[in-house]
Amino acid sequence: MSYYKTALVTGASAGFGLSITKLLANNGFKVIAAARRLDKLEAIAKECKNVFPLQLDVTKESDIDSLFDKLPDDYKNIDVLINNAGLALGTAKVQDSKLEDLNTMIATNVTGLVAMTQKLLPSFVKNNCGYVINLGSTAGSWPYTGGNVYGGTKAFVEQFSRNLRTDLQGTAVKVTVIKPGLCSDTEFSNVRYYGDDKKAAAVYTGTEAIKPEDIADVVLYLLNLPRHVNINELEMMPVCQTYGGLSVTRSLDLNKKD
Ligand code: NDP
Ligand code: 8X3
Repeated sequence: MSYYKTALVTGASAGFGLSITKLLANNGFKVIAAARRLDKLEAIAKECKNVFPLQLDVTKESDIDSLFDKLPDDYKNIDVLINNAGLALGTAKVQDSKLEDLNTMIATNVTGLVAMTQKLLPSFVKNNCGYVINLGSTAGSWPYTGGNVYGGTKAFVEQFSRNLRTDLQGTAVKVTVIKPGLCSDTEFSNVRYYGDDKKAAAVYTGTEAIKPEDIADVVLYLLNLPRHVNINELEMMPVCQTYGGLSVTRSLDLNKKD
């Protein structure tokens, strides 16, 4: 049984967050399942004991401000924050992207994650007990065309997680950034391709990608580690994925104009 008791999972209505919520609830945790789509969260709460559905948009300061007002007393003593809510919008080059999409990624993956962390850390530090698990991505370490702002947000998550460890020096509060590569069976690519499900499905054709259950298993593993052990970073890829190397344009014409 984990030392920790009550987890708040952002982005719990789909993908990793949904699997993490179910696995933690089935392993004795109380779980606050947070996301924008309340109907999905209520369905999970119906299926699993010890899940409280919380409608919360991480980009809305007022939702984060009023978080504790909406929780029943027995869910207020949160000691685990899983900062999982996040998204990519498009794979266009930055010069061809919509600024609104780029800003939404930053607002969700960066500003929202920081605001959630800042909201919960004071009680973690006060109680000298807490665990922040952030969802980064291989996209934060390994560049690819079209990854631009999404990869930038995940690089932020990675370095923010490392810096949090230094802010928390002298406390028992833990921080881990999980950096997965290709993961199927989530809504990630459906969202990224604006609801084009065919395009989304093609991302995983002929692959055996990481599944949300694999991520949930890793989260549970982390929460069950001895209190004196902190895994700082955990990068994971499916076996079928590896690094692509650097690219070179041969005979590049530096004077060519479109
Ligand atoms: P999904 O699209 O399946 O799930 C994303 C979740 O985030 C949904 O529950 C969505 O719920 C929620 N969400 C989105 N925006 C907000 C918001 N503003 N406020 C609150 N909740 C929000 O994606 P995944 O499960 O695949 O991804 C989860 C995390 O893992 C993300 O941070 C992603 O970047 C990262 N990741 C994903 C990988 C992949 O290949 N799938 C690989 C590496 C990292 P709702 O719409 O109801 O709000
Ligand atoms: C999601 C993984 O490679 O699609 O974070 O950016 S990738």
